[in-house]
Amino acid sequence: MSRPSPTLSLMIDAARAAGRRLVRDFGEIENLQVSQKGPADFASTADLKAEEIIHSRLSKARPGYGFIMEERGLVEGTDKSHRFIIDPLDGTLNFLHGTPHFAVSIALERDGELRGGVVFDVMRNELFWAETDQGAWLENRRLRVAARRKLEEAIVSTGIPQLGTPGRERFLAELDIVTQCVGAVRRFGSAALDITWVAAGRFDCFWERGLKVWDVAAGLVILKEAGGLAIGLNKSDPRQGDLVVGNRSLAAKLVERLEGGGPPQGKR
Ligand code: 2AM
Ligand code: CA
Repeated sequence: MSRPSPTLSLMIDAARAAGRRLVRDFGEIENLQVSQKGPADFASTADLKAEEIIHSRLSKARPGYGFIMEERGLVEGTDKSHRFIIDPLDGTLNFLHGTPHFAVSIALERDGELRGGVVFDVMRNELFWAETDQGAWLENRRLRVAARRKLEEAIVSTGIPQLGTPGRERFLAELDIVTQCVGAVRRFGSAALDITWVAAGRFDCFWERGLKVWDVAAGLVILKEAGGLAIGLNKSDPRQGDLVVGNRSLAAKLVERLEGGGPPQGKR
């Protein structure tokens, strides 16, 4: 079994600390659902609190490192080569509605390369982590992407643009393509967990557009170390947020379908 490096151990501890706070706050959500004010403000406070816990731990232990955070944005460090990329609560809408499917996501970038990732599924208490060349792990179990090679047997996860965000028509066109060639489609609401679950072999592929670097960074390290592949759509960098992930064979096939506009002639 591989052991996390000192920096990765710090990231794991920070994710667990933020998770403890989120569990407490999640317990309050049900009461808030019926209150006048509603849970929206509460969720954004929970989000900010969790981010503060992570930022304060990591900046104390690694002074000088830079940060990109969902809530607070970019914090430049004096150390220009290291940067943490943080989403304190991925799956905010689930959290807000009392659905126990959300995660803390923390990645480490060195000289522009993603080197470490922690995704903590708070309510299932599943901690996924990976470091470059050290493999991907769920606690102490090694992760491996699924070996399936046929799109028609694949379970493919995705994200649907929310009301008020662009991309609905394109999403529907892509869903039309995908539902003609894969076994089944899922939509669970946390991109960080979607990517991590591909790494764990629970989903065969995932595709989504319009994500941000903090949604995907940690998951991408875990995916890569589990033998998976992330491909940016239209030749983009997958960190930019329009991406397909899967095992090497399925990711490439799905990109081909999405970019080629549909199944080949004569096939369903
Ligand atoms: P969040 O929960 O941190 O907001 C759901 O499809 C995924 O998309 C979640 O990971 C969610 O992250 C993210 N998401 C929701 N709204 C988004 C937006 N406007 N831009 C980018 N990502 C978004
Ligand atoms: Ca997010």
